[in-house]
Amino acid sequence: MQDYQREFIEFAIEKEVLRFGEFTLKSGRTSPYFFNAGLFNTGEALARLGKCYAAAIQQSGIEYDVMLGPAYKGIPLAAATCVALATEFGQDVPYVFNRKEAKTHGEGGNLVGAPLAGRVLIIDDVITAGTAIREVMDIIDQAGATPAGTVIALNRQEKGKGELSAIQEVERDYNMPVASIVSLNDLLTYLGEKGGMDAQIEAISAYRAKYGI
Ligand code: OMP
Repeated sequence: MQDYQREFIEFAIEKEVLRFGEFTLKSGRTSPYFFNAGLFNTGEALARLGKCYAAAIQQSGIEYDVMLGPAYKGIPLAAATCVALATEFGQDVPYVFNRKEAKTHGEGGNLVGAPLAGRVLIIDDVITAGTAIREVMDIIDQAGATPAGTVIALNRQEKGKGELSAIQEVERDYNMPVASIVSLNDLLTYLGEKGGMDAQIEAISAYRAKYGI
């Protein structure tokens, strides 16, 4: 694990973005942990988060022309990450986001920001079963652009529809890599190193035996 990954997990726990307990997921699965990216809700938190996404993108080596932050949660993520790419890595990356409802006046349409064209890097929070990310692919398809890759904060390493992980299915179906700041493996390594987290590790391991890959 790299320093930025360890710091990211520490920071997520400190901000209660990452919590342990019992949570019902979008997929209907009952999970012993939940990652709520919406709780990175201050300027400093967003700045740190943007730097972690920027580091993960650098690390992934994905080549792209524009970043897409899908509404709603992806919008601040794309903005914060583009700022970090500019300030930390000297890269001036264009970004675009969608509206959930098309605007009929003014500039109209349902895309805001740079043109959605060429190779698109999607930025999102979490992939569990892969439902949310598939909806985003339609936006890219309708614009006539091509998916270049996706970067998320946490890869929960769970099953998709079949025996592959949800992320492997997305990678296969859309022919693009999915990178993450951290994965469940990283989280378990961190909890093991930290100590005193045996109950959480046990609950996550049991969940993994059922839904993990
Ligand atoms: P899938 O559509 O099943 O891949 O679930 C991904 C979505 O679930 C994310 O975009 C989140 O809205 C939400 N989610 C989290 O935010 N954090 C989690 O730890 C788990 C989920 C989830 O419901 O699976």
